[in-house]
Order: sequence, then C-alpha cells, then structure tokens
Amino acid sequence: MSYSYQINSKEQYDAAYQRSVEAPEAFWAEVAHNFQWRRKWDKVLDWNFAEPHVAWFAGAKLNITENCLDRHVAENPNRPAIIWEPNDPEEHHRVLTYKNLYDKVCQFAHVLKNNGVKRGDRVCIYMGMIPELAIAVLACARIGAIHSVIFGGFSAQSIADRLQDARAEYIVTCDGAFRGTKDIPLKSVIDDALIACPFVKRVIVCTRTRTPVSMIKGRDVWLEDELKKVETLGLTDCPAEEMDAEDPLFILYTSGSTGKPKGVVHSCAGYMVYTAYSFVNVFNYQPGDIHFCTADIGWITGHSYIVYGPLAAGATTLMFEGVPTWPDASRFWQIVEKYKVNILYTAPTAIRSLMGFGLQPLQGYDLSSLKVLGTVGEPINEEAWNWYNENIGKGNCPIVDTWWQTETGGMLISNMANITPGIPAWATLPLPGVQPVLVDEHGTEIEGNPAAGNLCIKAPWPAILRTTYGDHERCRKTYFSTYPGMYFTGDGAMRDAQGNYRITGRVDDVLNVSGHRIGTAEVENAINMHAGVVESAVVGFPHDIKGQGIYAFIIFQGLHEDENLTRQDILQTVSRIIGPIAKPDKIQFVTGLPKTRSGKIMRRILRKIAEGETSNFGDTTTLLDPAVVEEIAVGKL
Ligand code: 6R9
Repeated sequence: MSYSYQINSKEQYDAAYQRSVEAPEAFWAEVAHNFQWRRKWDKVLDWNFAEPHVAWFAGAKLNITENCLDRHVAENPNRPAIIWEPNDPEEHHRVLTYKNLYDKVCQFAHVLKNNGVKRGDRVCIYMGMIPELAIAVLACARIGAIHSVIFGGFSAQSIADRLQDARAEYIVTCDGAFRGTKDIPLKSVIDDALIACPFVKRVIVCTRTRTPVSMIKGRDVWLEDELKKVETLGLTDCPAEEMDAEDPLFILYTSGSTGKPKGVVHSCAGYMVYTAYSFVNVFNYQPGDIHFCTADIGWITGHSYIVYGPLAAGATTLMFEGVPTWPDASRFWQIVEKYKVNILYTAPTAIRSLMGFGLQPLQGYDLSSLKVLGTVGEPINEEAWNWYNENIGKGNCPIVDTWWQTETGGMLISNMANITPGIPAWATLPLPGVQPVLVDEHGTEIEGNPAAGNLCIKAPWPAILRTTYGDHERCRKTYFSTYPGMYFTGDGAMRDAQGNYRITGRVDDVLNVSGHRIGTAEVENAINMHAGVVESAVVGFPHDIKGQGIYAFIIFQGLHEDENLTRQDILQTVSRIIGPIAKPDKIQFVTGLPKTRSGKIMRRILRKIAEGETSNFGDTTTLLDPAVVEEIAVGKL
C-alpha cells in the first residue's frame, strides 16, 4: 500500500498547507477518498465554533475497523499488524497479522454482543498493555459501541467517577497487569469501583497475571469462557456496524483546570482520516516500517498512534507491556534491536530518565534500523533533544517534536520527518489543515513575527473533539469561550521569524507530570478530603525527570508529631482518590495561604516559592496578609 496523500518534499508540504487553508473541503475530500466508505459524504465540513458544532463528512457511512482491518486483510493478510513485547523479556512475544487481528476482533465483537452490548453503549476498558486491549478497543468500534479506556494507574474512585459520568454498563478488564516488577491487581480495583456503580451489568475478565480474583455470579465472566462459547456457536466473521461519520467512536477522560475530568468525545470519520494522515506524514511512514510508540493505550497517544492511525494506514505497530527501566535501562534498545524498529515515538520524560543511566545501557545494541524518532506529551528541553539525537538517532534520524492534545485527536504542530526540518525544543510548523494563531490576553490575534501569546486554532481539523460527554456546555465554556470563534488550547507558545512554533507549556491550572495531565484543582480536592486538612494549594515546579513535579501547600489541623507520617497519610489519600500518578512530590505545611482580599489564592507567589525563590515576589500589596508569604518562604528553607 502506498499513500496518495503522502507528502514527499518541502514544496509538497507548502502546497498542501496552502490548499488546506484555501480549500479545506476539497483538500480533505481528496485525502478521504483513500479510505473505505459504505457511503460517501454529502458535505465535507459544516461548522461553527459558537455552539460549537463541527461535522466532517456528514452523511457518510463507514466503520473504522473496516479501514483498520478488512481492507488490509484483503490486500496483505499476512502482514504483521501488532507485534507485542511482553513485560518479561523471557516470555514469548506475539505477532498478530492483519488476518489474525481481524479474526480476534470479530470473535471479541461476538463476545460483546452475546453479553448484551449494543451500538451506542459505553464500554469501559481497564487493562494492561496486552494485545487484548487493542482487540477490545477495535471490537467495540466494530459493533458501534463507544469505548472509554481508563489508564491502569487510576484508582477505584477515579474509575467510579468515570463510569458514572459515561453511564458505562459494561467493563472489560484483566485479572492483573505486569509492569516491571509490579503486578497491578486490575480486577480488584474494578471491584472496589463497582461498589459505587450498581448499574454495571457485565465485567468481562481477561487472564494475564492469574492473580486470584473475585468473580461475582451474574455479573463477572471470563473472556476465555466467552470466547469458547463463540467458537462453539460457530461464530467467526462479525459484520461491521454501519456507522454515521459523526457517531461517537470513543470517550477519553482528561484533566482540566476544574476539579472533575472531562470525557472528550471523538467521532468516527474525521478521527480516522486525520490520525492516518498525520501518522503517515509526520513519521514519513513507509510500507513495512515497524512503528514503536511507547505510550500506554490509556492515553490519547496510544489511541491515535498505537491503534487507530497505524492500523488505518496498514502499518505494523509494536505494543510494549513493560517499562523502559526493567529488567534494566536498556529495555527500549533491546526491543529496537530485536524487532528492527524503524520509528520510535516516546516522551521527553522517558528520555530524561534514561539519560540518567548514562551510555552504558546502550552498549552493544544495534540501533541502526531506526529512521525516525519522535517525542510527545510535554516540551522537550534541548539537553534531552541532543541526547536523543546523538545517542539514539546517531545524528542520522530526524526527531519529530509533535504537539497535540487529547482534544485534538491527532498531532497538530510538528516537523515532518525528512520533509520539514526539526529545531531542538521547537514543534515547528502546523500540519496541513491546522491554522494556529497566537492571541494576547484580550483575545486579539497577534500578527507578525516573532510573537508570543496564547495558542488558539482558528478553524476545525477533522479530529477535533466534538463535545465533552453529557455536557456540551462544558465543552463550549472550556475550549470555545475564552477567545470567541477560536479553539483555545490552554497552552502558551512563541513563534519565530519563520513562523515556527515553540510550545512553552500550560497557561491554565493544568500540570504536566511525566507527560500526564493533572489538574491542580483535582489534586487539591483529593488532599482536602483528608481528615485534618483545612485548605490546600497545589502548584507545579520544575522537576529534572518528570518535567513538572507537584508541590502542595497544606494548612493542617492537629499535625502529628512526626510530620512525615502525616505526609505519608495524605499521599495515601491522594492515591486512593485519584491514583498514584497524582501524588505530590513535596508537601509543605503552612499556617496560611497568600490570598487576595477577594479570597483568591495567589498561585503566582506559590509557584515562585516552589521554584526555590525566597524573595522578589513582585507586587504583594493586594494580599490580605503579606506576612504569610515571608512565613511560607522561610518555612521552605
Ligand atoms: C498528546 C498529549 C496535552 C498537553 C498539551 C501540552 C503538552 C503535548 C507537546 C506538549 C510541548 C509537545 N504537550 N505535546 N508540549 N511540546 N510536543 O500529550 O495529550 O495528554 O492531552 O496533553 O501536553 O501542554 O496541552 P494530553
């Protein structure tokens, strides 16, 4: 398979970009003709950002899995679709060809149907990184059910919140998950979550760790048993449900600046076209290339660039169950050598953590198969970029610095491998179809270069979020009201004289910890639930490996003699309420918080203190009690 929409030169990029802005409908229609449709669209694009209302390829009928599976089975049934590397390098790896994957997705789709799942139903998937996770995702899409994958690091409470918000009545999980030396008891976490979710009708449990699990009669079933039933019934192929272009494909929860995570909704057609298009062009994917994205499918990166984008493009995608540092810090390089990986897509936090082990773990590994490197999730610092370039790419591999978000569905600003040049720590240029603008605090577009401001996007691209589940007004308020007529990303950015973008980070109260989005309000709410906590304020601070760490200032009544004990207790509460990923790195007990007369916490000052500043707090005259700043700054020493 070759791609008629593949960009092969800078000139072609320029031409594609120009056309995508001048004639977006014609541009995307041309790309979309490369996919398999049951019926083509009546209208390519219909939109207004006021409601917001965005519809791509309206009137078209399709099923994304026919594009990810059936058409490749027809052309290249034996091509590897998924290569799976287990946590333990001693365990056998698995290779699923397109035909194998097709068969497994069809069987799983029958299991879902036999268990009552229907088109439009929400299915929560809480699994480790095993092929059955990708299979479950595709099986939902096959029958038109809406999947909502929850990352394995979230707590029972977080899962319960999401299940309730999505009204998900079906769950697919595993007994447990292997990650490095840990066995994570997934089913047991689900059991805890379900105490608060009596509406859940069925839990399908896949075996992986074979840790003992409780199976509730009438609710819980083993996947193996269900697959046997399907086999006995002689059910093989499962015809794909004919979906409307704008039917929801999945919900993925993400953190914002308010307390409760939002269910970002993506729809079928636009998401499919955009993830395949961006996958092929940003990575300069060539048929036969092995693509290794190290993300977890619990995040958007895994959805778009482990599952849907690569499979829609007929690529070979590598799924890794484990962590980069187990059994030792050479694990990624072992995998690259073992499978002759061509494209490696990872996060700056992983690069920085591996940098810390020095060059020894690289010794003896053949990385010569690598052609393209990528990063995502947070700004990459120059030191990490240089290390990645010199030691992994050996100076020969373009590094694509891909900026995008859960809400954008696919990469929006990035250099394109072998097409447009990379600049260390710059995401560089927008993809065709993407119109970024920088705005000042009044919402006025800043024209001319160079410039710096808040990053917005002027017009829709096919994979833009359509709504936040169950609350369209929240979607409007969060993304389309700050700067009317534009999608607001929540990020700040700079633009150089040539029009390249550098993302400087979030301008809202969202932290980016090891590439994971965490809302400060969410962490504060969790801390405040702990007995004894009177009030808390959470800010980010620069962290060598995580990018940002979490710093919590807490007013506590009746502190234990050993403050550290109380700290541990609070961490335990945060773990229970959100998950271990949200645990603060530092907790400082204080007697007051810097507040304005109107009662707003001045986070600017707390951020400075968290960064290590002990004076120069700027204007503190609006504070109710300026002395509190001094006390906190001194207390930190
Ligand atoms: C794909 C993903 C989105 C936030 C985003 C921004 C940060 C992502 C980046 C980057 C600088 C990059 N971000 N990629 N910042 N350079 N290449 O990560 O989605 O989890 O929703 O996070 O991550 O701040 O707003 P998500």
